[in-house]
Amino acid sequence: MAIDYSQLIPNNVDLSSDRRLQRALENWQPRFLDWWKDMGPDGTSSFDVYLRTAVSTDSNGWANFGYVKMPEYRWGIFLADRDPERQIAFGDNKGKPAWQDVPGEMRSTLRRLIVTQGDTEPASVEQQRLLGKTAPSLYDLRNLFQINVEEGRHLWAMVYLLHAYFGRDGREEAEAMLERHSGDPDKPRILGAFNEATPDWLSFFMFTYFTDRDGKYQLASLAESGFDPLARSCRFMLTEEAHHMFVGETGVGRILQRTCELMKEHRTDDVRSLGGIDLPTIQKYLNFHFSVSLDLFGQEASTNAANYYTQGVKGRFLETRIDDDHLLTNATYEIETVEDGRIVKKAVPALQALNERLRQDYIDDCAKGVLRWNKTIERAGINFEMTLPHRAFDRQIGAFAGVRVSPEGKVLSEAEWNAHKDRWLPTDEDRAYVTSLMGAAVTQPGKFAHWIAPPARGINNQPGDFEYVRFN
Ligand code: BYC
Repeated sequence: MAIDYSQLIPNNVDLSSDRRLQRALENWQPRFLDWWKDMGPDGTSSFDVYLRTAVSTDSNGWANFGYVKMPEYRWGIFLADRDPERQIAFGDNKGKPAWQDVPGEMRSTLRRLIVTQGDTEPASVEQQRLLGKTAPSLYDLRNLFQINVEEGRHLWAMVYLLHAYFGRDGREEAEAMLERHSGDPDKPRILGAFNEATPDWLSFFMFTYFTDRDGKYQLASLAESGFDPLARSCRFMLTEEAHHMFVGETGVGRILQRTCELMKEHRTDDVRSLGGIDLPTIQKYLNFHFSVSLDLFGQEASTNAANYYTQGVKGRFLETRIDDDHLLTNATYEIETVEDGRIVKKAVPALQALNERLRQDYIDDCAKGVLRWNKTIERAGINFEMTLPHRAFDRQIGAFAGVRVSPEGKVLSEAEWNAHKDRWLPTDEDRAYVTSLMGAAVTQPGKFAHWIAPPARGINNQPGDFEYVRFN
């Protein structure tokens, strides 16, 4: 279905046929815009940004490029097309028609999942609020803004569901979405990673590589939901998510490339003296962002996850492509946990292990980008390998919370941990160094900060010196 742009709120859900809902969302819209002004990218409202806007949800329509002032971006409500034959693919309700409305007994579970998902979207915009001031190029600045407006749209997607299907509770949750703020000691965002600061561009690229990838896996699981409007919302959100992870992967890759160039050119490991980011520091940032993102998958053994699945509200990654009974009542799954100071494998009912299974899918996916980063280092002839730390390393949620584990997966005493942790995680000094590289934004078309290589190609095939952002 084409998107109706003539409406105040662009949408492909025939919003104008439901006046009450339309009015409620039109009431929320100015509050969203106020939030964007106060908490979104700082001081950018007059910039013309070369952005991609969705004009339809099919494969041709969602990538239309043009200059837009961000407060005028057409945030709207876009769901993937409905399949009238769609059936629930898993759990106790397997084989029944997908729900077009919220079944009473699943109301609170669904609301909670939608609120948790929705909360992450504005959180990330808040975390990235000041990054534009230190952008390493116009190309990167534009990518940051593209991600920001799309996270704003993902918030709209969840707010639409809350307003359309959850009555007064839903409207209150939509308000609360703009009242919690990343890192706010009184009203923090719901999930840990979304209260961490994103103070520099190395953190930003790691965040978009690792934390946005959690988004991919969570959205894919929710795209299997028996609640069809949620499934269709998440399907469309996933098309946008791919760009965010691309920004992360290529961003880290370009920093590595530049670091290797400096090392080769000057025949030294001391890249800091040359104004680059040394490989061990990049590895430490990787360790931090990977472990904080692993926490986002929740407990290894979770009755919540089992209930979501049994009820049919949240599936597995690519559920319909998995060859099993899609009930999992008799299946087991091996998870890792700590017993007597050692990490051991333990079989648990597969239904309880769904968070861990999704985490494993995620880890496998993360590893692919690391291989590509290592190719960059190898091509430069440098003997260094980036690695993902062990899943138990520096965890705050689940079986490994409070246990000290090395990146190789060895359980450590507190003293051993303290003796080594500065080699594994960014120290204040590392962070201060990376921050010190973040000078004033590089605003000359085609120019890049010293510590990062240019991208292989431009957005939408634009030339290297394209003016992605016009400052007015
Ligand atoms: N921080 O049984 P458990 C994205 C809580 S990212 C704080 O394991 P469950 C994006 C948990 O809430 C994708 N608390 O829980 C990326 C529960 O609390 P209560 C976001 C945590 O429900 C970048 C308790 O611990 N989407 O889109 O199985 C930029 C017990 O845990 C954390 C979703 O997350 C944590 N890390 O699993 C922009 C999808 N982890 O109720 C956007 C929706 C757990 O006992 N959410 N807890 O007080 C879910 O599916 C689930 O809520 C979770 C947790 C997978 C997050």
